[in-house]
Amino acid sequence: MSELVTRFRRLWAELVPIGRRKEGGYDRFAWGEADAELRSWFHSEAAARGLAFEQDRNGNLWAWWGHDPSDGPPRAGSIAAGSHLDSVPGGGAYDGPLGVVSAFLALDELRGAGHVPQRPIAVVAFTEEEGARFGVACLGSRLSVGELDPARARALRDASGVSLADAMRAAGADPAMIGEDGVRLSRLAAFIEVHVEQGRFLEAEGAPIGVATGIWPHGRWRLRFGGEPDHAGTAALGERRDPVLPFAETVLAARDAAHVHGGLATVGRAVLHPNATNAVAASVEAWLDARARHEPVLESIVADVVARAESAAARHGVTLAQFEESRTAAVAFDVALRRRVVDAVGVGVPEIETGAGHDAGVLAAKVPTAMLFVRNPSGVSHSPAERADEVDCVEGVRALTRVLAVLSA
Ligand code: HGY
Ligand code: MN
Ligand code: MN
Repeated sequence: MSELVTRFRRLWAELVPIGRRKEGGYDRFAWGEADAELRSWFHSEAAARGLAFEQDRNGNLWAWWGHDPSDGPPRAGSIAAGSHLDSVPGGGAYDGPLGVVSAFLALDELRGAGHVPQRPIAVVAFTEEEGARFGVACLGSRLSVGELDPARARALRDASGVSLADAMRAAGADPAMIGEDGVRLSRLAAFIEVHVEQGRFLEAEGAPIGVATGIWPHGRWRLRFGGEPDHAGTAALGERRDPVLPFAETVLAARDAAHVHGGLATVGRAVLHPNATNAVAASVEAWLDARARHEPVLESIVADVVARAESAAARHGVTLAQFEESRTAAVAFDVALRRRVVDAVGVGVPEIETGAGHDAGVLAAKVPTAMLFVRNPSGVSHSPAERADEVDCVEGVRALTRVLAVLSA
């Protein structure tokens, strides 16, 4: 068995138990318990390779080859490769961690081949990419590019009311520091993210690796339906102000709007208050995730859903408040970098778009970025069933190695 496969298996085996539910699936949320284990895993992998470890102002992790963070920011022309380590609730093992493991192993491959990089290279893990705890996707990279107001970020609260600021403090990080990291990003010539494909295009193509062309515009909106709590056994139907009814209509409206306009819309998360079997609910908080290849289609989907929600709420005497939690404009990855990546990976490699958001998409606002997708046989993601074959994961490492060799020459 190749040395690379052995190393892949070791790193993977170390990650498998961290944040894993006994029935399978992962709960790895920013600044929580599993996150602390993941941070120390990252730190020890960096130390084992003699890479200089750094946790930046936003909690993103960096492991540098050829740069000492105690000297200040990296020099211009530095390269970074990585992804994220957090998951959606009950998420899969590959979404995120595959990109971080691949980056560590690509550096091993470069060193093993005697490569001497002419510019610093870093392995990076961005924090809270899924937004599963604090609600904003790509929190770490959005803060670094300056897209998210630090004060708003500090005040974000998780389901139990813990603020990002308090969660960071409890984990030994200083929330006062969060914010734009312009100098660091200005020194990056490229960021490359390896990621399990979240779809079946590569499976259909019979290809182990793909290169990303772009990311669909997408966003997430919070809808709050406010009604009147009452007794399920005595409140007359005609006198109820039941927030669950317009909520239910809105869920179906999302599916209709996506179908009619040709995009995607999902309501996969809702919280009923007080969530009691024998009470008419007081309120419902629900989250809409909408995505479409083109901005106007996304706008139409969201507008339709909100209009249906508002009319349903009015019909039921229920209030509706809506809030855009995060929004990502269409991303077209840097064309020149994509060309270099395709040449390094191997001409003929499939080039594919995606509806999934990524840190590489957020960073693209400030840094040339590119993504390599690794085949996912079922295409399923954000699920315990998410997987990639080891042989394809290793192919992803080899492809990343070739890309980093070219970029750091
Ligand atoms: O939601 C997404 O597209 C990504 O997995 N954060
Ligand atoms: Mn994800
Ligand atoms: Mn991801």
